[in-house]
Amino acid sequence: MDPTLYVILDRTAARGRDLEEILEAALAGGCRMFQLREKEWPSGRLLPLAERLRRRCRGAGATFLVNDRVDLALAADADGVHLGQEDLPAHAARPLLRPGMILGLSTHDVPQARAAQAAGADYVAVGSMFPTGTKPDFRLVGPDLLARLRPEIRAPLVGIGGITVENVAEVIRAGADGVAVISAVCGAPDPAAATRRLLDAIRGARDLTAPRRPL
Ligand code: TZP
Ligand code: MG
Repeated sequence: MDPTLYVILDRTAARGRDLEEILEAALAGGCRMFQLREKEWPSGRLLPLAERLRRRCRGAGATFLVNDRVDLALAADADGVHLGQEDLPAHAARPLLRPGMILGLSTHDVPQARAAQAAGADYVAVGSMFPTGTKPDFRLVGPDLLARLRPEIRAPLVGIGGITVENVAEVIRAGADGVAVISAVCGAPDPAAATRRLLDAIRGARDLTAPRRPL
């Protein structure tokens, strides 16, 4: 798992383009971690898409997770699942997962992040970093929350929410191990170029940040 840049594949952000096309472009741009986020499709429609995305990711050496749905993650043989505060709690989800599967958790404050770590999260997502139109009920916490969490959270920290090539350096400098984006890649006119620019900006910010433990 390399959460440096974590692209969340979301049909509604993809402006009618195929998620497989976006995945291909983001792979070409260098991203190696993906999530399928689909909140409307029924399971029977979602499973074949999840399986195709998982197959392509595995062939490319990329990690593939499913949002919200432990059952779909298992059925599609995904590498893991990403759960929010209102999804199945980690203590209920973990025993359902196969050994070695990744459990990623969304958090929005210090107690939630501590609880995620205590529950054995493989990474802790923190957001929203900035205002975002993608998730209308976002809770703005800013990079400051990442900076507060960094000293006590050992799991990889992933900033999420409103992240663009212009502000990604701020998130990395605050202590994030990586960032998750939806619109910055899925909504970009050229998703491959957008991926490359984000990765360049992340690596540039890391070079200027104090050394940290390897993941
Ligand atoms: N969780 C917190 S903010 C957010 C999610 C899923 C939306 C991220 O989308 P974008 O387009 O990268 O702001
Ligand atoms: Mg969720």
